[in-house]
Amino acid sequence: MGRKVCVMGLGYIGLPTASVLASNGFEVLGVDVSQHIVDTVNHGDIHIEEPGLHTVVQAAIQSGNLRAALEPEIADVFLLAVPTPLTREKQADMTYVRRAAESIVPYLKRGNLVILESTSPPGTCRELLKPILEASGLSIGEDIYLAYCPERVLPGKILKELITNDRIIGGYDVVSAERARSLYETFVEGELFLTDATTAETVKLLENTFRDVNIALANEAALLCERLGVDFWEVARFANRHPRVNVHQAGPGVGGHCISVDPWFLVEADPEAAQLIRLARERNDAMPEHVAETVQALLKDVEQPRIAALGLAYKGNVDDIRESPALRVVELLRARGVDVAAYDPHVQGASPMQRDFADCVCGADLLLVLTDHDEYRALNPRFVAEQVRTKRLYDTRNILDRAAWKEAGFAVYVLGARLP
Ligand code: SAJ
Repeated sequence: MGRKVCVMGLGYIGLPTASVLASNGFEVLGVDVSQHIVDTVNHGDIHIEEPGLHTVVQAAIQSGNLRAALEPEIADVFLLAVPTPLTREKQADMTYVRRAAESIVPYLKRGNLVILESTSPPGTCRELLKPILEASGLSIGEDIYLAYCPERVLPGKILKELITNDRIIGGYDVVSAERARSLYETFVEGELFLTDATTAETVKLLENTFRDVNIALANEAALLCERLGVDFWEVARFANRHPRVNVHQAGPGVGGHCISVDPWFLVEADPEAAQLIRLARERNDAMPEHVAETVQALLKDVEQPRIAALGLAYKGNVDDIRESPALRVVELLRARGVDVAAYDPHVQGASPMQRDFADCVCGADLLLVLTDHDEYRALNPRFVAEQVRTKRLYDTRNILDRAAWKEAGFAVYVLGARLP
């Protein structure tokens, strides 16, 4: 296999993958539809926040092994890492995958390997990609090779997990899988497992569904505990002392581009069979509403309350607001006429509610923790107590030290624990 790789899509997966391949000696062309992203990367800069990424991209650009462009070129391997969002009807929107595949067709030549990494419905390689790629006149399995190799990296730890995670390699046929293995084994330290493409597509969906269903169970248990008058966090902590129990964290909901989306692809594949999966999705999607209602209940004695929302990103220490439950809570409250100011040190100017910290908490009647950023854990309750109007705290992530905040005069409420 030759050493030139064309990575289609320079987002959260494509850019780290392109730069890791480049730092392993491949000649990499990163392709994106956005001129801004192409320019940013060519300057050795990045358009997303991810620990360590800037350094790797900068080094890859300086070495000359990585370039970015709007159009693909002839290469040995084409790696598709474009988004697969959800339509309004909760179905996989394959527009970007289709477009990326179509755009490489004119550049395909004998011996090429095409890899899809984007999370996709079962059957995508066989039913969607095969006919598009074979429009080149080249036949898959004979002239060119096709594999589905799902990315499994955790935002916030992408560069480490790209190298250390095991990978599932689903070939259109055995030769395709072997070809893909020879690419991944150059930089992956985890184990590589070979299977067929449709199995690999399903594996990826099951992984994220497993997490979604478990989070839904935690969220349901938290609601139950609120009604029972016990503390979910204590219940979960003790339950997790059982050798085979791993209760997940309850919270304001599930966001991000993956876990809140992917289970729907299984529901779409077989709505009748995927009952629990759908229910879990609905349970998690209902959490922002529960948080908004609780906030209003906590403030019913305050006239024209002002809320300081801590967090807009979908989870701690990332800048991503896609499908963010924190953003949803803020929007729900604002739609009801509640005055909400938000502070998120990771999200730059992404929202009109965004303020700096002092501005956000000044005169607030409720401090509402929505995202588990480290910066919030480090807050000094005594300092914050001097800024707010009413010393009230609602922590939907259970990240703040309850005793310290109580000591500073705050009435402390935690999602999953007894509420007034
Ligand atoms: N969350 C909870 N409770 C928990 C864990 C997470 O409420 O116990 C929330 C988070 O706050 C966030 C959402 O769920 O809003 C998802 O966060 P996450 O950290 O679980 O996952 P993602 O979406 O950042 O990344 C997931 C990972 N998948 C799994 O862990 C099975 C990652 O490995 C995948 O590569 C990624 O999806 C993807 O791209 O598919």
